[in-house]
Amino acid sequence: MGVRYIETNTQPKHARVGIVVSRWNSNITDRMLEGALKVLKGNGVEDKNIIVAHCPGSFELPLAVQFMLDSKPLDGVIALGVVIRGGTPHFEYVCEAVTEGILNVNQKSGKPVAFGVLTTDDVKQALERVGEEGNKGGEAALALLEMISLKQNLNN
Ligand code: DLZ
Repeated sequence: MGVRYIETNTQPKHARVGIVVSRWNSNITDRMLEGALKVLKGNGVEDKNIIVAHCPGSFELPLAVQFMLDSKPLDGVIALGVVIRGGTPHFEYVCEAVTEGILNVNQKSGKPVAFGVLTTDDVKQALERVGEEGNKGGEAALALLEMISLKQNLNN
């Protein structure tokens, strides 16, 4: 028997997706949300299968994602936040907490949680990553869709 390759794509069937958006730097996270929604809809995810909620800051993202997974039947969640070095003396702590926290939710839940958290030196760097092209919210959405597809196809 030959090697069996599992195909993946960014258009999983009937995907149910949650998005949690941090309110800190909301002028930037709002654009990431727009980018994520555009990619989800462009890849066939129906409005009725998308749920969006906000949380106070990036530090809260992991628990907010866990709340969402515990309360709604979702295939995965996109976590969106922006931590700016100039904006916090706790930059490293917040970055480390959210990175490890999201990783833990991935592993504990067995559901994909896409890491759409920008960690930049300043607002300019963050704004450069949330335009029409190369929108990091959209990229996180693509990663999530591919992970949902991988799980679906492994089960087939
Ligand atoms: C407190 C804080 C600071 C100073 N900076 C940021 C930031 O740049 N990005 C962000 O998402 N959140 C920041 N926060 C808020 C923390 O994430 C958290 O909401 C608070 O410490 C309350 O737990």
